[in-house]
Amino acid sequence: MNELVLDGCWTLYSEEEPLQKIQAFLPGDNYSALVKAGICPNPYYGKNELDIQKFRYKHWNWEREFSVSEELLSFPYLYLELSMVDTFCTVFLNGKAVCECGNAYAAYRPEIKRFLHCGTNTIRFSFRPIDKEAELIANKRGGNYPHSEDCLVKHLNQVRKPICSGGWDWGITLSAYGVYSPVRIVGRTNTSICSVFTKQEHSKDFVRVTAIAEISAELEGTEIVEFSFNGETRSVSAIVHPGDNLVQTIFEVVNPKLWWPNGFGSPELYTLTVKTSLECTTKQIGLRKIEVVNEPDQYGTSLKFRINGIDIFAKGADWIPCDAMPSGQTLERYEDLLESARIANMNMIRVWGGGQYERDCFYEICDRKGLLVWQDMMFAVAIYPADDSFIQEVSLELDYQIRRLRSHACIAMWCGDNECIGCLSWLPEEKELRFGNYKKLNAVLAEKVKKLDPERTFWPSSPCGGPGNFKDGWHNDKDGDMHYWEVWHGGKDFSAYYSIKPRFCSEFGYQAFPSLETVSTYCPKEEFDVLSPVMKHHQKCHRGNQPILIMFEKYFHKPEGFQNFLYLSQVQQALAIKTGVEYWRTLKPRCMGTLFWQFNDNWPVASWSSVEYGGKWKLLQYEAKRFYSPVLSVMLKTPDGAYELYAVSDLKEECDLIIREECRTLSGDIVSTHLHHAVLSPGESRLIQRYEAGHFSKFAPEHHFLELFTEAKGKKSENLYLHRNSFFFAPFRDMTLPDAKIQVAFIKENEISLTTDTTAFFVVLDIENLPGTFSDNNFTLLPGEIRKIRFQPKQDRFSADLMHKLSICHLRQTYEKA
Ligand code: BMA
Repeated sequence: MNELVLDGCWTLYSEEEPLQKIQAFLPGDNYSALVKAGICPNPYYGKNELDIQKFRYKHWNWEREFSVSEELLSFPYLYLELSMVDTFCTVFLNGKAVCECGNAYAAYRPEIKRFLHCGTNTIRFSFRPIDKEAELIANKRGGNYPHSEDCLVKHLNQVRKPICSGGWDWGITLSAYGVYSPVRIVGRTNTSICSVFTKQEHSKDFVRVTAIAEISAELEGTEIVEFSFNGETRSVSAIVHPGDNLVQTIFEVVNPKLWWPNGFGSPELYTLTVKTSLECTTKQIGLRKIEVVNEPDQYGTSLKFRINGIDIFAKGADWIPCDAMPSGQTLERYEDLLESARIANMNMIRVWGGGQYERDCFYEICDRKGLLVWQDMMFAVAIYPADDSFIQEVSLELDYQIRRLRSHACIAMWCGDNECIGCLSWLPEEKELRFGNYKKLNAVLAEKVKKLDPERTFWPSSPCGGPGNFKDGWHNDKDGDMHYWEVWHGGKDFSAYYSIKPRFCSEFGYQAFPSLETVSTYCPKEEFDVLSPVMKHHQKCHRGNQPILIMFEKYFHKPEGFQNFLYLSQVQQALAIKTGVEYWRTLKPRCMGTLFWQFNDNWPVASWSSVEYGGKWKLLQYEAKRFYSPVLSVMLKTPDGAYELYAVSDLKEECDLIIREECRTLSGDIVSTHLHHAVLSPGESRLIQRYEAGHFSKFAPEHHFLELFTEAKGKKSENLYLHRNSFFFAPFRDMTLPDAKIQVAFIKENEISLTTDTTAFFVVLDIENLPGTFSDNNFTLLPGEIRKIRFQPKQDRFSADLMHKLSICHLRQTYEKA
């Protein structure tokens, strides 16, 4: 065996305190270990965040013994392979320093043979407190480099550690220490495979795949490299020189099974295996051509993703690290979250620049599920240095990260940062200088992509107009991508989403509270009040919980009781984002993507997320499944008071479309029905019907609504796509909603049916403490219909004896009877 993996039980201790030595696992972080040992309270509960900060200021040591065999020692070279080391630490082997780490995004690989002996050895990671290290570096550097005030660890932008670990406007301040990927000692004779990737040339029914292995060598020599792909095996005899060597061979794939994003076909993968005398590396390769189209047109400059020649409307959300305690970033969590994205019809996830380059399993899962990844580089909401020492660190990390990730079909493009262009205006008197520095660092990032991953586009920043355009694109709806925050941060009505026509909206969000089930994990019962200290503590946005409540007054009746507040906040959030996405989808092909802020949480908190910490879907995630469905119909009210019915298709094929538009009284009586027929071209958005202002005025707006039933049939595939939507003429606070009584019946395992005596709006099902997802939720239930709903539990089954745990809520139940 040429490998020794040091995962498992280590000893963790701090020098400053008479803390006992505790058992702690690696890969893992110190907080998770301290909680497990009962030394640190659960940081996510109550206001414990305040009490746990003391651990941040300490030195932490992870230590263990391990045994080295003669066999391992017989290798001429032994490397200690490290990545995700968080962050400043010295690694000791048998008491001797062998490696200095100081970049959580870089990999380290010291040669350590001379420090080891046969039998028992010791290894120790000695971490230094982050605040001090960041301060030392900042003092040495001098100058003023402000960062987001939400980050409470000063100067965190001057070091390479996830900036959100210092706190964010959705994030706990939890600056952990640890190593989050396997610690390995690897023996080599001469060479090692450091990365495997492909270049692809696509033509009709044919792909020429150049398989490339990057081999690093200590000495001059020859190495037989064996490539296997698509049923063929080739051996290449390569002469290697000290340093990195590229060894390659070409495979020709006739009638390739292409990789498609979710909703456009199956994400086919081919296995590529590369073997040397000592090693074997396997990659799953997706064959797809990806183009980022950023061209001037009649509206400005486009941003769209063209996959295998088809323009894809990007549908998705922004991703943050899935747990503030990195030990919680488990394979199961990634699988579960990304499956939630897939079933909600998403096809793109943006890895946001204030977190981390994600773990390998994240990209492997995205490859498998057909989720495109917009990959930010890790810079967010700050002015960053651009001096030699900083650029050296960044180069170190990108050399590693781009090599690690470039083989993945899912990665759609590299993006330089999140919102850093806008931050340049923080120091108006130094704007020139700052801008110069910005461009200098940005050019380094671009250069790295060009050198290491030339087939991919480098997008300078999110938002921006495109390569070479460094104007702040925050609210620019003409060029490239934009972030639109006028509704949440600006406090405008949801109709403000109609005031822009984005080319690609990569951030816009509205907050909601988590469900009672999740709130109960951090808030004691006596603080069940949205303005209680604990609930306020679990709200990190400087605007507090007020915007949620103020918006209630615009649209809804004031809810009664805590649980109804939580419920209504989620109804409201879903409505906000639905308003934006549905309108922007109708603007296709002018607009070609919406990624809402944000997909997930890294601890339980009131936030913009659609999936709660723990994986439970907020109502927004259910709404997303509908507003991102392949075929959508929507009624829009235009600023001149007219009504426009649109149908939008994301299908690759033509489809026959029927929309049944029913105008109903609130209690469900049909007062008019219209049938609309159309044949939609692939990917088309079409105005199906325009009704002039006044068309519906015979129906009093407070007493009526529209229900749209859409059925689309693929012309070739005969696939059937169903969609349902409700449209309201007046805000709910002006409507007299009927007091519906919903009946529920158990049909069979994991399936129930609902009926109602009169219309129920925003019907929400929940099963306490049984994780899983409903096939639909937050919907309009009409009298006379039998609505079948499936529940997919994550484990176990939902059987008749659990019916008592099922709760049903709808809008009319949330406020006082008149
Ligand atoms: C954005 C993001 C984050 C932030 C969010 C909500 O623009 O990039 O920095 O969490 O706004 O304020």
